[in-house]
Amino acid sequence: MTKTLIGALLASVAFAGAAAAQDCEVTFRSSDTHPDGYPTVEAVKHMGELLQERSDGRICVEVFHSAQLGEEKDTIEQTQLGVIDMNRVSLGPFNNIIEETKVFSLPYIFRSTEHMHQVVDGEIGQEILDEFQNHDLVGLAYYDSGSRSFYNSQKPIESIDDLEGMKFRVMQSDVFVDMVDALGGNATPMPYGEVYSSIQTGVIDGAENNWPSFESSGHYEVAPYYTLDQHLIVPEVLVMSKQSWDQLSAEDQEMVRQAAQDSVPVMRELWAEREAASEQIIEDAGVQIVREIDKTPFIEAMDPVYETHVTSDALRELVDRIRAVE
Ligand code: GTR
Repeated sequence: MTKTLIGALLASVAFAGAAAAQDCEVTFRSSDTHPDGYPTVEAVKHMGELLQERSDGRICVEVFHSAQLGEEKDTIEQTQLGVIDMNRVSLGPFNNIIEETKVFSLPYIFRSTEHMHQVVDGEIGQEILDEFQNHDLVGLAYYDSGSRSFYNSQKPIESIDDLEGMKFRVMQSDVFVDMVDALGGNATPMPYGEVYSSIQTGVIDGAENNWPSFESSGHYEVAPYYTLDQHLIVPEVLVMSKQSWDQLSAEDQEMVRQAAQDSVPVMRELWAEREAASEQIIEDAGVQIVREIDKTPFIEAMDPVYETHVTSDALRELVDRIRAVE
């Protein structure tokens, strides 16, 4: 490239940046661990477009994808402190901070994605979102995350017995540590970004996740055995820092909430497409997939996890209400 061309390109990028900054009175920085194009990243971008349009260009969102702002546990702290304005994360890393979020992270609590949708779209979902207010955050919306299953570098898992003694990475939540322990494995809580190299070097045998994350992270390259035991359906959540929220007028707060809610159906569509595409990529790569597995022993093994974590009447009531949702 000639110097003039590079100069022209740089000038146009600078111009676009200046124009965007000029138009927006406020630009919320939003964090996501996933790469550009991932359904959660695209959904928050969509929310930002809605917001920009509805506020006549006053309020904008800039999504920092690929963990540019850090790993989830750290970005959650930064969001509570107001350093980061918005964050799209799994509900799992909130378990040790906001007790009520544990109920959505219990293994096999949801019977299906449809059941999860009914619950998060209803009053229980709203009640849990409201809890974020007590922790310097505002819960805006739930996104989909399919179901999580085990993958590893060693062997196909055909039954619960095959998990005995295997080392699995889990998200940083005690619920998931106890879940893997109850299944006979050894759990290592660790940030998402360290999983690939930890499997590669044998620090752990594997991890657990949904199709799109298993694919986009490249974990399938080092862990070519995937078993669809579907032990977790943990929704994702989009939150805002209470500090950023408090800077908005009541009308603008409502606009933000509505734009987040309106991004949900778009996200669900993107999610369904990406799940199918990721499954295809993983299949084509030759990953050995165990689709049929008896889940009954897995479900039965979870009793101690419920005993350890569903410890108050309030949590027990929530679990009963979730189960009662048709
Ligand atoms: C993904 C989820 C991420 C992150 C990741 C993990 O499914 O979308 O937010 O929590 O799992 O396992 O850390």
